[in-house]
Amino acid sequence: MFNLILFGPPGAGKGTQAIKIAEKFGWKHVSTGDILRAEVSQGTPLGLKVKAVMEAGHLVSDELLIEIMESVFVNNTTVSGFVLDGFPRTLKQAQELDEMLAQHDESVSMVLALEVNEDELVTRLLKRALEQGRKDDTEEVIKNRLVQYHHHTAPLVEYYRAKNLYKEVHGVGSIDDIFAQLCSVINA
Ligand code: B4P
Repeated sequence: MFNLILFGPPGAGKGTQAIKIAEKFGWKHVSTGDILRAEVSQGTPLGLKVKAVMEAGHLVSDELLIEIMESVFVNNTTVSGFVLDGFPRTLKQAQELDEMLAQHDESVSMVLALEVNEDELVTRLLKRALEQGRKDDTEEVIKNRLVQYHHHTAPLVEYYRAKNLYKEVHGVGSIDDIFAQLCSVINA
């Protein structure tokens, strides 16, 4: 099974590229952001719990995310691979992911990062705010999401570099060109 983590700051294009990769390679796309937003829009107990946290651009608790991912793995035992989009986002999540995969005799196959400068990230997310009206795409919340990323998520770069799993692709340019580069790294 190929277990790919698509990595990068908010707005790097993870969601955009994860859909294309999953389709091309026949893998299961798992976006924790999409899962959480669906819970919020359906008004489930979990959704009610995380709504304010997400709208403020904070990270949802590790415990909830680990519970969500455990059920994803339990319910998808026959897939040939996963594209994890937005998970893990903390060291604790990364360590728990290693344990969850090990329980199924699996491991992370590759961490593929999209490198995008901060001005471009903010521009993209503000544009998405106009198009989709996501509550966490306001200027103030975007800034907070970037702070959260640098504080909690960026340390994972070293975690995965030390395991020799970390690869980078330049994430500015056309969606198709970036996709082609991602595919060539996966295929190499
Ligand atoms: P996510 O949904 O994962 O949001 P994100 O980081 O902004 O990534 P997204 O996928 O939306 O952006 P993308 O780069 O695709 O998380 C939202 C929230 O959920 C978090 O803040 C947190 O509260 C919570 N959460 C989720 N996972 C969690 C976890 N593991 N632990 C704790 N909390 C968690 O796209 C951005 C925009 O750029 C799009 O509009 C796209 O069209 C555009 N774009 C893409 N590629 C482009 C390109 N090449 N050129 C120009 N524009 C491009």
